[in-house]
Amino acid sequence: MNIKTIATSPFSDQKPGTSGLRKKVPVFQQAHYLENFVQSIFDSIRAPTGATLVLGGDGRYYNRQAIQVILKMAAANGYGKVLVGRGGILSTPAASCVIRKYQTFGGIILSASHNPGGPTEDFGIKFNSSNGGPATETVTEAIYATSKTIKQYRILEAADVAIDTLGSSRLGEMTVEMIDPVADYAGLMESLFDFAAIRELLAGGFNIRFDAMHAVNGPYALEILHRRLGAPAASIMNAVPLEDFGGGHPDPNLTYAHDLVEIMYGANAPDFGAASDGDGDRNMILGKHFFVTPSDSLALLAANATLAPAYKKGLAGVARSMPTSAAVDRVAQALNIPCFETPTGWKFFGNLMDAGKVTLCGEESFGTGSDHVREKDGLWAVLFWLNILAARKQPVEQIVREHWATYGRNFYSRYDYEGLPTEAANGVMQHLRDSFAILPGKTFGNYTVQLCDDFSYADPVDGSVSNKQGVRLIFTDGSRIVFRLSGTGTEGATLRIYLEAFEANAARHQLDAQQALAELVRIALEVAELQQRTGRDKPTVIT
Ligand code: VG1
Ligand code: CO
Repeated sequence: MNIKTIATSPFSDQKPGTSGLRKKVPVFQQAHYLENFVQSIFDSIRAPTGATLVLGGDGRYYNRQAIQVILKMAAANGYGKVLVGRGGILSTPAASCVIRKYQTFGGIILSASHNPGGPTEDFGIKFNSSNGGPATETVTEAIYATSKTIKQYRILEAADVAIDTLGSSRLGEMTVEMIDPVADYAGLMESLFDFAAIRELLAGGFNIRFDAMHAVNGPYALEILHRRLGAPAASIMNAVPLEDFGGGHPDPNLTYAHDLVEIMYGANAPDFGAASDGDGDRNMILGKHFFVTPSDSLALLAANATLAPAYKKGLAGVARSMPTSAAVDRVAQALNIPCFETPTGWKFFGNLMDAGKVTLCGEESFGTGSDHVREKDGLWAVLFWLNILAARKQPVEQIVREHWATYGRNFYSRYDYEGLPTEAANGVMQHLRDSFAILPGKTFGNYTVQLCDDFSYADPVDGSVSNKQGVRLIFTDGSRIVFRLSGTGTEGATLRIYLEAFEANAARHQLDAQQALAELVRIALEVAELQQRTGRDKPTVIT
């Protein structure tokens, strides 16, 4: 066995963002770049000798090469065993499931999620802890600090491991076990939901369409929706994972999942449509000619949770990220359970779930999940919806409209301005912060500013504080505008503007969200001086 210690010098740009380190593939292909980051993870987490890790990714370009490097480095760093999804594949929620089920020390997930893949597109890597969730900020900060001073890394000199067949092999002193990437996850899903009722629904002429977007969830959807639940194979579209996702953005929203959207808004549309993202943790839910806003989806799952076997005893509490609409807060109030507001990114939900404070959580960015794993979970959300649809036997649209009639409607939309020059985007944020002193009390049309601040979060479990998590403008009627810079992009800056207005009056619930929010949009652009500062008059994506 030949363990090599390679001298290296730090890269200055290895700071993990909202969800791990994401860079263009050519950046990762630089000599020592991936190795430096992996060694920084190992040096920061200090696993005991012989510990077990989980390893897998969303199958994008560079996944297979990175798997080999990480395996050889794990072997050289004293790990005893690595569980690898066959072919190097594990969806993000499946990786979380495997880490928890086999009680491993943690796992490394290779993904840039919804970002495009390919030789000149994005790649990413993140560490998940033994609870199955993304490393907390304390850990990611430690990894970053290590990456800035790293001098050497350890790697085993060995032939590549065969990753396409199940079973165990040795790599130096370490065992590499290739596992079925789908089986554990599918079993977990079957334990949570009423598969018999869903099977009956699907057998009774209820048509569904699931768009895997040529991303990791294709094989998961085929196993669960087709083989176990009986949906026709043809109801799963773009089911074959591709290294470049077929050239698209594997991002399940109305812009990028256009194939599915056309079908769901076309003639003879299916009853239910859904899509998931590159690494399978996001979901988009559609009914016949009807789009369910992610924030509403979270609220609706909370309100109907007891219809699913896993949640029949009720929820301990719920959590949402700050920019996510307060629709779920209303449900929590009605259920008399706590509702937590966290910064953007799943890493903030882990402590709350570990402490038993919340059962369901979600984000406006098409992410919903529960304490069954410690990641958001795309197929889980789809199955939860199917379970509710099987129990309520009503169309998607009717269920949502009844929800609004009961709780009121939180009109919601997000405007993304992608690829802005970083300086201009920072300028917008600074300008907003500089306006904090003069905005409160100011009236814009029908809206008066009550308060504005930069969101800061104190974790109620470990007391850690995260500052500067987004600029909020809150109006006297509870409407909100939030401004944030994305922490997942790899090119320039992406500014996100989140808009929310509450409407109790059922007569106005049929309004289109863009109509209902038009005035707030104008205020947002004016207050931010967006056009003057960035030259943009239109967002890249509206969700
Ligand atoms: C985005 C979303 C955030 C989500 C994150 C990771 O982050 O807004 O809600 O948790 O992506 O999702 P940002 O910093 O770009 O706004 V995924 O599916 O990339 O793991
Ligand atoms: Co994702």
